[in-house]
Amino acid sequence: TAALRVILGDQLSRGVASLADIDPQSDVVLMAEVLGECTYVPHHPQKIAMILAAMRHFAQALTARGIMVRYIPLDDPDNTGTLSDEVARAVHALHPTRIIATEPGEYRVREAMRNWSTETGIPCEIREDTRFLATADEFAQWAEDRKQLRMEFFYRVMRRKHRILMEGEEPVGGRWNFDSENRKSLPETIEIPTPLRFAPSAETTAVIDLVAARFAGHYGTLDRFDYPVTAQDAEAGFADFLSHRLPQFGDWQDAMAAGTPYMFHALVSAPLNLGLLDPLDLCRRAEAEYAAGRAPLNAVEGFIRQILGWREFVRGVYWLYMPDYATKNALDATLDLPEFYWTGDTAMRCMADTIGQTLRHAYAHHIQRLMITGNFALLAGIHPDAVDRWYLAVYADAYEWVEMPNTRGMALHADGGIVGSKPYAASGAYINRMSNYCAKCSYDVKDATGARACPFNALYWDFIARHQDRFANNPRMAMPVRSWRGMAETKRIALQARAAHLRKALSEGVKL
Ligand code: FAD
Ligand code: DLZ
Ligand code: SF4
Repeated sequence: TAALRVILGDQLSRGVASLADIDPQSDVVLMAEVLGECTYVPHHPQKIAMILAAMRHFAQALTARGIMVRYIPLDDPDNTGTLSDEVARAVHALHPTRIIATEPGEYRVREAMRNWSTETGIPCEIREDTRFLATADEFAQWAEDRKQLRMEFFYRVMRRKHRILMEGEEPVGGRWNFDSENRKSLPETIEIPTPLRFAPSAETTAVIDLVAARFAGHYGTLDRFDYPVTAQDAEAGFADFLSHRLPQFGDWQDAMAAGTPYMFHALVSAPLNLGLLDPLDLCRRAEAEYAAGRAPLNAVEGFIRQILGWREFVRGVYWLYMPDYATKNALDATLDLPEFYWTGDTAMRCMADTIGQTLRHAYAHHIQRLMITGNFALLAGIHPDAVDRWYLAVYADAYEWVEMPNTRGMALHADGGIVGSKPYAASGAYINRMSNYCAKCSYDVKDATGARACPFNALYWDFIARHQDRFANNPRMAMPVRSWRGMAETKRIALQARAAHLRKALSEGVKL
């Protein structure tokens, strides 16, 4: 063997850097299903099944192209259980002259990869991951002389660089951002299309059985697995979004409804992060829907901003600030993660619905992740390590490069304001405005201090009270701080008493 070309579970792209210039006569691709990657957090069984099934289909496609693949299944008796040991074992067996790999998506794996050369005694070339629209260096340069990093400005650089929704040097429609038109709350009756989902192939069913047997202790159900695990299915899923949901994506982007996990969202994050879809292609095709008059600008711009803007921005932040980022806890949050995050067993209807669908589908849309489970963790003061671990485990699309800046940064403000200039803290009123959760909740969203008062209310004011000095000078937080300070003392005492009661219940594991 000349070169051993390593492909990780989320590098399943035909054009991945480690496959460029492959010589099918002499090179071998290594892919390994390893216990270590399945258990470094207790991943949702559907996430594990999706990754392993996608790996197997990808390996088959390579073999069909005449490429030699050393594929190590999870239940191979000689499987060592870690990526590094599988690389060493392959080097020992095949005697390649060098290793070629692509930068991984997690710092932890990158550190391990950097040792592969010394561990095996042959050179290991680690190539840049070209599947992103900005390189880490490009982001670092952009960030260099800025006091504050703001997604919006990076997004404009990306729009210009890739010439997406541009008329010469100007944004199409005369504005860069139509977010203000994407905050409608949901009317009583609206038809939400059923998204195209995918029945497991025989190959995938075998993986599901394997995962059911090996990871029974992980939270989350496996009985309705419906993720795309090939580029072809992922493509069909995206085409379904373009024709049936994209036109309304903008209007209802921030809306939530009980029992309606997908709304008008694209459901592309899981296959996209695996490498089955290409981000620039998704942006161009959404743009073409606008050009053809099939989707309005607020929808198309909104969708493109998520991928060309947010996705690249959070990746840039991750690599710029790691490894420090993983220890940030700017608001000194200390509480353990309540057990109901793993079971959904809570009377808070918004939380039970979001967590319940997460266990059923390994999916929740952005506003649920940010304003329900994220917001609760922020207000209650749950330790960012525990919250990170939960998000990394339960979502099918979660890898640290994208999960951590969203969780620790955007949702918890634990990075002190790198990702977002203000915390996304909100009381029950916001949830009531953006969803239909509250009407049938056993808590009263209009009450803040009584025994049945919505927990978000007192926890919100207590959060403002605890952090008022930090936020008083933040122009976007000054208003709630002023409201708190101007409140009658009896009311403030009652709110803090209710919050203390809730926090005590949380720390003692009492059901809320
Ligand atoms: P859509 O709403 O249809 O958006 C289209 C695409 O835009 C997504 O597929 C995704 O690729 C991209 N996108 C949208 N928002 C973001 C964002 N904030 N950061 C990065 N990409 C974005 N996304 C992940 O891919 N993996 C994660 O582990 C993850 N963890 C998150 C944790 C928290 C606390 C929050 C608030 C958000 C997180 N997100 C994560 C971002 C976002 O919630 C998901 O990308 C989205 O819900 C995926 O569903 P969709 O494909 O239907 O998205
Ligand atoms: C997440 C994951 C899982 C569950 N299993 C594997 C695996 O068996 N083999 C593998 O190569 N990759 C797996 N992955 C994805 C890796 O964890 C991922 O490549 C790193 O976290 C870097 O993003
Ligand atoms: Fe959630 Fe409070 Fe509304 Fe209940 S009342 S659904 S806990 S916001």
